[in-house]
Amino acid sequence: MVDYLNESKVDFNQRMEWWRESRFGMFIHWGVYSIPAGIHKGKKVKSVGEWIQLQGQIPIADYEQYAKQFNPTEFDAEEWAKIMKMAGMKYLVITSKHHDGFALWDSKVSDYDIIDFAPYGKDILKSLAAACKTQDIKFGLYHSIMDWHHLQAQGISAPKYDYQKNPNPEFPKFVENYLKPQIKELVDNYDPDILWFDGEWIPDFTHEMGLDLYQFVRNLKPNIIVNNRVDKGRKGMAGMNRDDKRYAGDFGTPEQEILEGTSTMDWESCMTMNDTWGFKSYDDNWKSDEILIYNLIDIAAKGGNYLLNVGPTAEGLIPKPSIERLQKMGEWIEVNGEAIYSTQKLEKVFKQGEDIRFTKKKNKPHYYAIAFEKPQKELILQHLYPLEKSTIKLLGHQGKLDWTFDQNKGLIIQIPENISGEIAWTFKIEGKEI
Ligand code: FHN
Repeated sequence: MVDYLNESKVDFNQRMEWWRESRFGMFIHWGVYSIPAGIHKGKKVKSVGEWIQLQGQIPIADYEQYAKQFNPTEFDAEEWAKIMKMAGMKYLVITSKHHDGFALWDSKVSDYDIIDFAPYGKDILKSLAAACKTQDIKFGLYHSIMDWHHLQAQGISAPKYDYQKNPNPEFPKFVENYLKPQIKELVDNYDPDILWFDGEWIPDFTHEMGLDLYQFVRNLKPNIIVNNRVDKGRKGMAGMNRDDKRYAGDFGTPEQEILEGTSTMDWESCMTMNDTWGFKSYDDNWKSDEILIYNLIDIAAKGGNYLLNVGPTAEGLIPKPSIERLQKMGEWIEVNGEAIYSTQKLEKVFKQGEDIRFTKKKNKPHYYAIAFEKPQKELILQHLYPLEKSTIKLLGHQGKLDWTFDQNKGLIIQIPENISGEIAWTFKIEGKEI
């Protein structure tokens, strides 16, 4: 068996190439929890939507009643893929199975899935994988290691699902006879580009199991990309690896946060648009499109990816406020996308003050300075030195901009009057870093 845990840097870089270039992906948390949508027995349950089974202490048999109603007749895989495309997203990661254990595909090792247990009767992953292929969007699957439904896993302590105090001696059997066979089905049937594990923090799941699971997945599909939650390396919610030993996984997963600076490890910030991952009917705390675009730029400048979540409704619709924001992001990317895709962080700095971020095109002397404030008259950049006769442009604006270089002040770019654009203005400079 190939030792994927000791892959060469060259092979690793090659495998990660498309992912690094993509920068922006859609996360989808969708499942049975979209039916209660944050309310159980008439009461609002205090938690993110997808944790309602645990936080509401719902017995398995009662939660199964929700599963029996899962019938998302409005679901349209092609429409979802078009929304991703419109937003400028290059890949998708969808919950094949969240902590509640319900599978969105036709699993042969379980009946607790969309075909055998719910009235809908159509394989959601199958249609989404096909729609993503049509739109040239890479396809990723989120999969929870923790499982509140399976009695050899955390289902044993239902309805408290107390995975901390109640380890399950049967868990190794669950890993071998259920978790791994389900993963094999997913890889064999849907050919995912990414496997995105979660729920790895339960004491039942060990570092050794993590190393083995990573090897298992890479063996099934050698060029697949796997997040660090396949193992026990995650340093709290911060999501980057602890450095006490070597952990399996190809990238770090900061959750609901952006790294303060850059990292030598690949990373992806996963974030919600409101305060929940799975749909909650009463969560209206939406982030503005300015913030979402700011996050995308800030993350790109620091060398990371942005995995932005939507939580579709029980009917199968992506909430309208999410679509509106994605549209705004797509409009901004349409003009400025070249400063985001296939770019790298700079070697020395990622920002100038609080209002300017930098990125650089891979293998080209093309630098981008992205300003969050609309520049007036002139923009002074201290970290870039233009090539002789360098062309400097404002993306979305016709023609070249005048500039001079001053040894003390730096690169001074003249800003024409009445420049268009909103939220952030991107300057493209042929030059080098100083
Ligand atoms: O418990 C989950 C949560 O529901 C959600 O799926 C997020 C997404 O990264 N991950 C877990 C917590 O780390």
